Amino acid sequence: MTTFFYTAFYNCSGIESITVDEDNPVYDSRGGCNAVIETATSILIMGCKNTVIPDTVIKITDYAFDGCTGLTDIRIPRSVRIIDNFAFYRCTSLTSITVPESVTSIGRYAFGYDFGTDDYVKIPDFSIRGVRGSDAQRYANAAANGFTFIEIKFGDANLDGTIDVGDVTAIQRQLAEYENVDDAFNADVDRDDKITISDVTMIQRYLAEFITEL
Ligand SMILES: [Ca+2]
Ligand SMILES: [Ca+2]
Repeated sequence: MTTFFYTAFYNCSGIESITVDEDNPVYDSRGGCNAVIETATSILIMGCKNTVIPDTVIKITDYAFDGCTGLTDIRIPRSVRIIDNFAFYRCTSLTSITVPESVTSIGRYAFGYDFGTDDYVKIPDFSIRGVRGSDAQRYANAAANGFTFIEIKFGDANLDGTIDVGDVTAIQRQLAEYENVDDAFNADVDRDDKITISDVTMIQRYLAEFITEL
């Protein structure tokens, strides 16, 4: 099959898994990601509620997750630069999204919106986490009355707003398998998508003023 008739699945609310035939020359579902990816461009064109976005994807295209009402959580990897118009439109169970610093362009109604009686309506209490000054912050502020914007603070693993020895302890406790940190994104200080002793070391160096920012 050389053409993928994704219009047939325009509303993905009931889809739990997506597999593209290995012989398909145009699209793939690399690594069991449960999504359709255009192989040549690494653009994600269709996802479902069980999609794990591979860290090779550079763009999430228009309407890719439109109507995925079962989607409750999605991790945007740092390979992604563009989240296009309506990418996560009508994902009514998704109430927050963390936008990594790699994302420089977010399209219209890309996330946080449902369709009301005759217009787009915001999903209640939707919040966006992102870097200060990023397009994520612009997008949050551009919405009518704004979306709640939570600034990513690398090092603040326990989400108390400050970076101190409590965050070192929180990560050490996770490494010792006592309990997980409150915020894995903030805890990954060296941005390698893993929480390791290296993240602890960076916070300690910051607290000792060997480095000035995380
Ligand atoms: Ca903290
Ligand atoms: Ca790390």
